[in-house]
Amino acid sequence: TGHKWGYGEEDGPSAWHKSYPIAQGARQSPINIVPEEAVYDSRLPAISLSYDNCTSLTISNNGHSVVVEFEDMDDRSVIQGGPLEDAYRLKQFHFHWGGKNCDGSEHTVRGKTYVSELHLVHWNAVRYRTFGEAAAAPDGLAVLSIFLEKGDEHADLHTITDALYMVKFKGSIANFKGFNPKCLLPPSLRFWTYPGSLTTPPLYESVIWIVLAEPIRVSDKQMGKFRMLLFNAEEEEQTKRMENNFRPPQPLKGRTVRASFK
Ligand code: SG7
Ligand code: ZN
Repeated sequence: TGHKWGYGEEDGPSAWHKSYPIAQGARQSPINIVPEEAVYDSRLPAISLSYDNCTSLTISNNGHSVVVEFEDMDDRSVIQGGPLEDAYRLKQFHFHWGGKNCDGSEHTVRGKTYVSELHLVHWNAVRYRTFGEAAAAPDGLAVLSIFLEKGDEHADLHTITDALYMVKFKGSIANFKGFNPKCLLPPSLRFWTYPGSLTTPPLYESVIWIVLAEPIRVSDKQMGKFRMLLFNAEEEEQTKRMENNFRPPQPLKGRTVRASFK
């Protein structure tokens, strides 16, 4: 169903259940992570990222976020280990963020929000034939989530922020070759993991979430560049700044959050 949804008063997260009843399902994302309630699992392997040969293709504005897409015809860039039974291929990454001096992350930690959250979306090409098929399967996707906190300028984020002017409007797309998201990882890959969903419609309950505990730091000025993007297309007369494109935490409903660390 191509029903219109967004982050506004009328079409925002609290209205999504009307067109997408799974919004009130048993394994929705994001969640508030309470570290004291997470269960340390000594048998969880470390996360392993093989991004050396990854090939970025494009950067685009889908009207909800800014997305960098990768070539995913083979296993050239995969995440494995942690809670994952198979290797999952990198498909795309995108960000969620707030307004000026506002919260922007989707997951929260003990109620604390971050200024932004980066999602690296991977799919299970061992069990499923296409990304679309995987996106609707209970173990189809693995999203690696990285918090962005306010601090000094991030030395590598400028490659992305410098490209944003090309994708100001919804529906715009530009070449974005040779970008390796390895440069956006924090030093430690300690993580929490739990079974959840896409955080946007269609809200499929298909995501194994891997949320890194250590944030990366970005400056106010860098976050400001994301807020120059627009939710609207060029031909629309109403200009709507792209900001606050995050869903708030959803009920845990008895799920266990596991931690890779004590
Ligand atoms: C963003 O979040 C986009 C979507 C993504 C959605 O709006 O990046 O991706 C595209 C290509 O439109 O949807 C299926 C999918 O990846 C939800 O992703 S998320 O759960 O990681 N936030
Ligand atoms: Zn996301």
